[in-house]
Amino acid sequence: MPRYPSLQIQQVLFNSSTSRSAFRMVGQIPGESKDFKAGSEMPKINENALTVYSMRFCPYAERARLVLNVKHVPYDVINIDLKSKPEWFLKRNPLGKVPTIEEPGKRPLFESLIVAEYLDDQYKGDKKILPADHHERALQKVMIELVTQKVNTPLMAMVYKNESADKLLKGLEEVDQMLTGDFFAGKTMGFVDLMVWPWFERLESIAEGSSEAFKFEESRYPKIKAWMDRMLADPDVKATTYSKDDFVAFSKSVKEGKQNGNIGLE
Ligand SMILES: N[C@@H](CCC(=O)N[C@@H](CS)C(=O)NCC(=O)O)C(=O)O
Repeated sequence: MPRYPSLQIQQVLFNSSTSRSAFRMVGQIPGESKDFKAGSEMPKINENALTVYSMRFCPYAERARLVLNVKHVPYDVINIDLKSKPEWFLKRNPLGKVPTIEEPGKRPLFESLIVAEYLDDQYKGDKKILPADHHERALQKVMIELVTQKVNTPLMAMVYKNESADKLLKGLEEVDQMLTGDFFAGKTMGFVDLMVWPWFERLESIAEGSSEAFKFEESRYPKIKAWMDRMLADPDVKATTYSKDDFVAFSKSVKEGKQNGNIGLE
């Protein structure tokens, strides 16, 4: 009989009227439970809820959690040890990556952008994240690709290929110019903002200890700085973030080949 490890799986109950106060009462980040490893028993999943397979520090999984949080859609989180993946997780996603989502009676879905778009289309929630207009939708996806290539790609090259910070610094300047309004695609927070936010949130902590010292000089990127402040002022966005110390400790664990998704929980 599958056991229900109530401390390992956490249902995050949101609804339009109580979400923020409920969140504050609990005082926890959704998904704050330890990773499941290979050989573990599959937790009994809630037959009536959406389940997100995640890893606390994964920027891609954060995209799915951000969409659900800002829409105030209830979901459960099962965190996965990505260095020792449970067999039952690999059955759901043969690529073995998070985010993977599962709804009662439906085949699991994965790949963060596909998942984020699906969640917005499928769950009405409190807000619509993507525009209805086809061209505007496509344009927003183009913007995500641009920001990813300008910021995430050089950042990863610094960390894993010992490249200098030059491309990242130039990329950040270009992205600063892209920000012509309060948010990437208008006056309110939307798809582009949520999909690229995880990179900016981790910018300094990921770069720490990389080939070249990197400091996010706020005066050099005034629009990005103002946008980041706006993002963090949103309680649903803030709910998915961690302290710089936790991000740094996680990055360090990855670089040392001992990736630890349980930092702060042990
Ligand atoms: N393209 C994927 C990337 C997801 C991804 O790489 N997630 C990482 C964790 S941050 C992962 O699951 N890694 C496990 C693996 O690659 O084996 C997406 O957008 O969802």
